Amino acid sequence: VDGFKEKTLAMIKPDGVDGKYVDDIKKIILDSGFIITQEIERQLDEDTVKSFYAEHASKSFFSNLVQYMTSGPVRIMVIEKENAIADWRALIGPTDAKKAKVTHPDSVRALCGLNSERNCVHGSDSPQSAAIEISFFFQKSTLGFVPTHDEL
Ligand code: DGI
Repeated sequence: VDGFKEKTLAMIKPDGVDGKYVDDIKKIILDSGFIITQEIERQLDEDTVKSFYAEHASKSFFSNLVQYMTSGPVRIMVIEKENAIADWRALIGPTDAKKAKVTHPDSVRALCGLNSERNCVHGSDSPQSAAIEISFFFQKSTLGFVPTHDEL
């Protein structure tokens, strides 16, 4: 229904940016009916990644995750369409890119990911996390969401 489109956070992680997958992934996003309403490329620092992935702080893989996510720039986008959150999650496929290549060969993670850590893309997993994650990187202004590091 018009006027009730949903937004979600899509991120191309360092291996995706480094592997030159940005254009391919953006084409998949647009061909799947999303519009990209915001887009920034950022080098994340340790504190930012620790805060973004705070729910995983106690996991054994956390320090590897922080190292990987700070290893190069990421491309962060707000993408929008009806049912954007679930549809982007379906499009990216399972967390473990090695499994994705077998079970979801057409998924983004099958295309550009390597394993359960280097899985090349992120997508918010619920309306709550989409709202939190979008406002983590973008602040709302009268013009819509703008990057938080822009001083307006
Ligand atoms: O929402 P997802 O990214 O699909 O998965 P998640 O929220 O369970 O995990 C967040 C990120 O943490 C994931 O994209 C990569 C990393 N991760 C998750 N499980 C593992 C992992 N990294 C390693 N090394 N091993 C894991 O089992």
